[in-house]
Amino acid sequence: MSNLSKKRYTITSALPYANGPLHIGHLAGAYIPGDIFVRFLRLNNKDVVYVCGSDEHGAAITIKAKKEGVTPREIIDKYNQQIKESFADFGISFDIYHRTSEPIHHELSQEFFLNLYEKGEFIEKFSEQYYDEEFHQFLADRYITGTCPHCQSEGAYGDQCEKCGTSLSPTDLINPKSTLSGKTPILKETKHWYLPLDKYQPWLEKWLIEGKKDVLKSNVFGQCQSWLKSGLQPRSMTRDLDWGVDVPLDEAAGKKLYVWLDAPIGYISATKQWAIDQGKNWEDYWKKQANPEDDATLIHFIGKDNIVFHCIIFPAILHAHGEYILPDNVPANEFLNLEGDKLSTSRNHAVWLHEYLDEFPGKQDELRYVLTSILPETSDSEFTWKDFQARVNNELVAILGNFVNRVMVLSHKYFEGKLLKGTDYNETDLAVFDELAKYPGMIEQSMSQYRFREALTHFMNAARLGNKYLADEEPWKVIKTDEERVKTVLNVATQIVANLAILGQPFLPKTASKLFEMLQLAPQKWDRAGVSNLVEELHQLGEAQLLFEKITDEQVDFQLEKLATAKVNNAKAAVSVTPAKANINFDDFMKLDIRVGTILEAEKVAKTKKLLKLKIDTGIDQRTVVSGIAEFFSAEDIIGKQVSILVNLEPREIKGIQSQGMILMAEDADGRLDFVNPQAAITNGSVVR
Ligand code: B3M
Ligand code: ZN
Repeated sequence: MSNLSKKRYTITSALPYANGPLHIGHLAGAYIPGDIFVRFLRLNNKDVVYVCGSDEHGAAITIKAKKEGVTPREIIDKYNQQIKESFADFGISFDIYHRTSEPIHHELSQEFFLNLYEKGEFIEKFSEQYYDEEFHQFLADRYITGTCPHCQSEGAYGDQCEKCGTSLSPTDLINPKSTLSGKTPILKETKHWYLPLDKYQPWLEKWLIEGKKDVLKSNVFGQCQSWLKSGLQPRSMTRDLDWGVDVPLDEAAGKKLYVWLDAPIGYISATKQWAIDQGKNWEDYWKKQANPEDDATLIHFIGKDNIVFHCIIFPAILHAHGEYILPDNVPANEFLNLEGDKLSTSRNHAVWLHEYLDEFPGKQDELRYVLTSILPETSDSEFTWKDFQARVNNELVAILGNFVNRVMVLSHKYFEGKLLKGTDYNETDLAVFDELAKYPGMIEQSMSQYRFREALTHFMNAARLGNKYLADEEPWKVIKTDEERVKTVLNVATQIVANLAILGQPFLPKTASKLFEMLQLAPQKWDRAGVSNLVEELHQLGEAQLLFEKITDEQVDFQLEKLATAKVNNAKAAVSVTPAKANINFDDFMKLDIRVGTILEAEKVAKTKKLLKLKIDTGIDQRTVVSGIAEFFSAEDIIGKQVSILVNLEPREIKGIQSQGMILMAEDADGRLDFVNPQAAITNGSVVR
């Protein structure tokens, strides 16, 4: 098995952005496949490090912070904690879950940058970049959206179109808009350091296209080929942002490293931290060794939207550095859909891992099983709750659970849980053992090609073999006539259970440990699988434990209801924006005389709930205005505040008070009010238009 013949492995799963919780799409993309593979390697006594951690830089974080009105630090601390806990509870077996905000990571990223800088690898370029005048910020990556020049879909980002996966530069976008102000940005000059990907193109073609044609999965290879075909462009490795790793150059004060430069280096810094903690040498897992035979095998598990970064940009960086190994493979998965629709964080159309773990306590393996059965390995696939229920009930419960339970219960009922030999194995028994012996090899073959769905099918077929054997042999009938034969049948069946315990470890780790416990056996490594005497004569079995329970219709309905509610809430949010009014001409608009004024005095209007009587300095005069804002603002809090006031509105009498004008207020769908006022003090009487 070519890729399983090495002895040392460095395995990574994509570093999730610490800007939101995990959902089943993440699990199916990068984490379940990575975890299955790693568990398999460990069972085969490989020297493995499995690293992951939070990606805590980039616009993904700062945009979320802005949205929630908190600092980026608060965002990463909150979501790093949540993500880390969900992974641990779910049982993804990382050796370390690190963070890119750690100093060790900043240092290593800067070292990488300087290494390339000192070798003269970067092109330094002044260029015109999009700039949001209102927010005084350059607009890179996710700060800018527009129409994709390749597939014409709307909402492509400045670094990538998520529809067609193409990697983009902001200036490629058609009709670009700032995600901060929503406005069309201007172009402004700035200096950046570019990685000349075009220069590495010939090398990439050799290494990737020639060298990995038969290694990469076809969905991955196809994407790489099409990027190289359209010709690589230099890509800026620095950004004008205020959150991230500082560019370690004096002349770049205030600039940060591009998040896609630092994030993959996060795999290395995580390994470094793990090595420090464990007393290992991190270089064994990342650097080229004196004898290339000793190089670690590097494998990145990711989702398809990250292919370009792991197959082209990061390898180019590692290559330019020179001391590092390159990925052997990048078995990226396609996307998982949910109930006929794309998973969406913003629309809350998702199954959130932390919610699943709350709502289905102890049922980690059920979700692992179903997601593994439907992994989007070669094309997008779909999760539905009905299918989840069917797979758990008809496969886990009815086949695996049922078989194991019968073996345990009958062994205890007839022989007090003792394994007895009985008569010699007959032809049927030997045929079953022959068949069983084939599964470890078949599973290994599938694993070596990253076909985890297929590997799981083999495993379940081994359980089916056991189930069928028991159904055919009918020990519950034979017991009446031939107790010796029943001893043999239960012996064979128990050997199958023990094999399932070994074979199940990569896929269903909780279940496998339960099986070992029931069998009263220590967990066994992979080389023991396929053997027909795992459990010895006279061995005492433990108690039967419940492996799986049926998923009820109520549970399914509850989940479907939850998704439907999210949909309704979304629709509501969408319609609650008041429709636009008919156009007016400019002259009509110019008739409005809106000024900035300052609130001098404020008092509640007696016997009303909503009204405040305000005295306002409009710059033109001081006047009285009655305003319906008392539910949201108390009189003493708003004295001294600047507001926008429509001064040429016909005076009106409200509760016996002459109101001379109207304060401009913003009102949201829930009727919440806020002032429309200048950001910084401005002279009273200034015109608003
Ligand atoms: N955080 C993107 C993502 O979550 C990014 C992966 C980094 S892997 C080095 O899709
Ligand atoms: Zn596109």
